[in-house]
Amino acid sequence: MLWFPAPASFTGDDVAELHVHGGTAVVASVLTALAGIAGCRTAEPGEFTKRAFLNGKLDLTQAEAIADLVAAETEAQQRQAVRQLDGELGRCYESWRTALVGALAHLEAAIDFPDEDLPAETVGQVQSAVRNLERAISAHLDDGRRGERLRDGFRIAIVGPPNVGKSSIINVLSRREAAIVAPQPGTTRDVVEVHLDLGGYPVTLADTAGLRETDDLVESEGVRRALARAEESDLKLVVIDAGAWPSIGRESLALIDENAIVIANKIDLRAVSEMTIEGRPVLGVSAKTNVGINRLLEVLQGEIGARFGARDVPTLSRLRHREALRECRDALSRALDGLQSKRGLEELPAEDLRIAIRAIGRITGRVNVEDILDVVFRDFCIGK
Ligand SMILES: Nc1nc2c(ncn2[C@@H]2O[C@H](COP(=O)(O)OP(=O)(O)O)[C@@H](O)[C@H]2O)c(=O)[nH]1
Ligand SMILES: [Mg+2]
Repeated sequence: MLWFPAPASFTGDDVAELHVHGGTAVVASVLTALAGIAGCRTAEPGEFTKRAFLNGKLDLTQAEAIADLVAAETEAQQRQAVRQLDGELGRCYESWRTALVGALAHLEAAIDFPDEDLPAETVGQVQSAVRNLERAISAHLDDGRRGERLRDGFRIAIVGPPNVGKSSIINVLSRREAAIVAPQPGTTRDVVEVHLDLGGYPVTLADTAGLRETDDLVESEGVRRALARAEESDLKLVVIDAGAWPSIGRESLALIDENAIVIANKIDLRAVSEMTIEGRPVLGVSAKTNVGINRLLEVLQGEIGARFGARDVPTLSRLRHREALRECRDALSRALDGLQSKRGLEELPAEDLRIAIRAIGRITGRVNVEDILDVVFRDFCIGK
């Protein structure tokens, strides 16, 4: 048994840890014995981390990072969680909050002592501090959702005409028979997903129905889903048939944009070199002989790395943070408008600053937080 006296334990409470043999029966009888002690009960999900938060050992972003670390499947997800657990994100938001509290204090001084000889530039200083913060928060929000995508996985859709080998490609990339491959066009109808670790980044790869006009009700629903999936993906692999080069279906052509990688499959049947579409290179591959597949993997990893790659500023990792930051930024914009237009009426911008401070404080937990605690801790497992 290990005894961790308060306040130096993980939770900040007195903690005793029993290390017992792992057999199910042994654990069960120890738990039964413990349950017989008055006041003893099993922990709720996330309760250890919640206590650590309530005892001031962690801020909320760090608590969330523990949940992320437990759930991390790839190295890049793990790195992001560890950085956040280290308090990087929390410190960034805290520094913004502190700057806002300072600006509010100056503004309140100007309101409370209108007759005193406060330096004339006070309101001007508040204005520029608020403007700088509004810019920093906007830049932080405008990050292409990279941190959230790293938590959720990068989404890639494989799309193109029927029978070009889309299902064969998902099988080659995932090294298993995830999707049915058949010579009949229109075989794939549902969206088939596989989860991959590509160079440390989590990726959800989706195979889709071939794009074509069809009277078949089920297949046309498949085509609708394929287009929807292409639309919501971070990256599209547009597959065409090397044998049909340079003709590409109208539907596929419409999907080629800056988020598309175009590949010509079946180059074992017809070797084509130096293909480009609208100035974009076309990768020749063969799902049958594996020619070009390693090159395709390299290109994919390059694309994903460029979008996720390491940055100096910690990344926003949750919708909860994004919403609070949006609220904060909007309140700051209102405060700026108010400070510009209504001289002598500083009460309104001051209230907007208070709203902004509360919004950003909710992220780290520096406010009345009871209501948001449940949201943060409910996804935890017991024992964390
Ligand atoms: N020769 C050759 N045939 C292929 C290649 N990739 C797929 N096929 C064949 O093309 C047909 C259609 O493949 P499938 O993956 O089902 O295409 P999808 O309809 O786009 O999903 C099947 O008979 C495959 O065996 C390739 O690289 N070379
Ligand atoms: Mg298919």
